[in-house]
Amino acid sequence: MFEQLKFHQALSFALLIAGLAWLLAREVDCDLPPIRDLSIDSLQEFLSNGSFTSEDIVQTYLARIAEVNPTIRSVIEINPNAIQEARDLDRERQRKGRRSELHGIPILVKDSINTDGMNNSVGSFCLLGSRAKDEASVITRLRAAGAIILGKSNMSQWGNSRSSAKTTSNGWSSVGGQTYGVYCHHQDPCGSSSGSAVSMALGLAAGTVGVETVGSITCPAMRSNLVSIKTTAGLVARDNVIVTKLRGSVGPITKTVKDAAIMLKFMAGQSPDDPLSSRIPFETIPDYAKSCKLNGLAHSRLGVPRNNAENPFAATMNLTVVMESFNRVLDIIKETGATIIDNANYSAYEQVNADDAPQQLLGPSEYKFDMENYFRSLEVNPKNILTMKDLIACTKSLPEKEYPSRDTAYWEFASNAADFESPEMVEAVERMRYLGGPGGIDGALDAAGADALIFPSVCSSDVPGLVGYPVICVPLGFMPEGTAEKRNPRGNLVEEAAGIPFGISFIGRPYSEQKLIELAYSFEKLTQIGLQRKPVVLPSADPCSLVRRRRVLFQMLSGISPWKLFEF
Ligand SMILES: *[C@@H]1O[C@H](CO)[C@@H](O)[C@H](O)[C@H]1NC(C)=O
Ligand SMILES: *[C@@H]1O[C@H](CO)[C@@H](O)[C@H](O)[C@H]1NC(C)=O
Ligand SMILES: *[C@@H]1O[C@H](CO)[C@@H](O)[C@H](O)[C@H]1NC(C)=O
Ligand SMILES: *[C@@H]1O[C@H](CO)[C@@H](O)[C@H](O)[C@H]1NC(C)=O
Ligand SMILES: CC(=O)N[C@H]1CO[C@H](CO)[C@@H](O)[C@@H]1O
Repeated sequence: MFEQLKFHQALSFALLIAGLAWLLAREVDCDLPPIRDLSIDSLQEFLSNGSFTSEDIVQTYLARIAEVNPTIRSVIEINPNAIQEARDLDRERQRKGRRSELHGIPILVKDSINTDGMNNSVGSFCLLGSRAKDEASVITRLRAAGAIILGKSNMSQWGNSRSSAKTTSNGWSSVGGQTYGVYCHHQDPCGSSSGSAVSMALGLAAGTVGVETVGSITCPAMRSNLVSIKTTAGLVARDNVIVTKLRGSVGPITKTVKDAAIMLKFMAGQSPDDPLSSRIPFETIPDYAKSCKLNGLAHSRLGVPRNNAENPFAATMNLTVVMESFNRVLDIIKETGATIIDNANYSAYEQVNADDAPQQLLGPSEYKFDMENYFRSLEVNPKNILTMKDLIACTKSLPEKEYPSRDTAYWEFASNAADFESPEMVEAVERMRYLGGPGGIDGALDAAGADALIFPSVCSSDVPGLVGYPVICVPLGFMPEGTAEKRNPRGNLVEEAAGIPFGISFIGRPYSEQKLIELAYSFEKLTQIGLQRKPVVLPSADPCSLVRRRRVLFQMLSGISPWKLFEF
């Protein structure tokens, strides 16, 4: 009897509380904008005025990842310490103020960048559980600025280097599964920084980091309606990053040019473990966000290397449509007072696509050299992968690697490549420098007296990719209604369909990122093309859900609430 009564009392009390909370939740409005729409600057404003905490936004991003990742698979691993790091940074902000524009800002990084406390697998079970001696210095710099590394993003495994074009698919890795783009169903996300770009499009972090040699940042950024900076090779040190050291680079993928510029300021810098980074010409790294000026295009001179359209890769999109959008924005750019120098062509471009092009010879040799160096540098290497041959054997032995449905064609080729330091390869490097430099970007810029070159991103990664020159991608347009659906060669992804975004590239000389940011920022503000469309899937978790819950609790505890019950 007594027990019964207690139970009824408890039940009534619980119902009363629940009713109260429900009534109050309706009263407490939350005027915070959707987190996906917030720039890094505005996140900082909300963090500073206490509208939410870094812990709140980490929780929000984790909830968003949990909603979409089972189907989209853009995230491969979560930092188990992310919430604790956010709490520590929140406390520090209260006590001492913020460290930088990135204080308490959650960022996802590609799974080819070593990050303490997480795996660096490039999406492969052959490297899962391995550990480098140090984390990448770019990650250490981001953390020192107060950024929270939320997790690792999925990628085309091994930077899309393993298989032949027919058996591979952009964004697939054996550890992370198939990443899908989100501007149509089953969209090809492009690669290999697929997960970084798609995560950014979905609002799963405030900024993301990718890695590129030829197109691996620019292409996925473009196909997710985003901005990216493929930096000058070595401006962001590449130590403990799995990438080619001759011409590979690390850079941000973000919603806006300003966000990318803010991230770059803290990512750029030297490391003794990346010799190329010692060539950075600045005493102190520029504050790239200061280049975000509205009149950047006026008085600028922009060259258009029209013959870059002869790039075979351009066939992945309907170039007629892309060029129409491009020609339209040329007129808009001219109206700002900018000078367009048309046909600022690459003088040696036909050699870039020739059968005996130097990068075809050098690529496999360079790949083998960089990979085997990386394997040897690992402190923990559970599958004991030391050579390309070990890697091929490991891949063939694990069913998750889907061999032979996905082959190892490129690796077989690379494992037999000539020595990277042989005279033949030294000569190939010289030819590449010519094709990218005097016969390419430098030559075109000199002849036109231009500040930068502009061209649709779908064509324009090849020449900068020869020499590690910088490229900024900004949204340019979307495939129109009625576009016929086209699949990738493997047949599992939609490569072309209505709504799929494409971009424009701003290309310059080494270390010209400040100028490129100025131009790209003005272009973005002038055209605002990125705002025209949203992904076809979006997660729903937002800081409001957390903030509402907290305000309800606060009001109840502070005793205002009982009166509200009788007021309506
Ligand atoms: C906090 O800052 C944001 C962004 O500037 C602003 O919209 C919001 O009203 C501010 N909230 C408070 C409580 O001051
Ligand atoms: C790293 O991979 C191992 C499997 O090798 C797994 O047990 C571990 O949880 C992973 N680390 C994180 C942070 O997910
Ligand atoms: C530049 O390339 C375009 C496209 O290939 C071609 O039509 C044009 O004649 C070229 N112009 C010059 C000056 O070489
Ligand atoms: C490309 O788009 C144009 C204009 O919409 C269209 O006329 C043409 O048929 C398309 N080409 C292909 C190969 O789909
Ligand atoms: C963090 C996360 O969601 N990881 C998932 C990545 O994808 C693989 C394969 O689908 C899952 O097993 C992981 O849980």
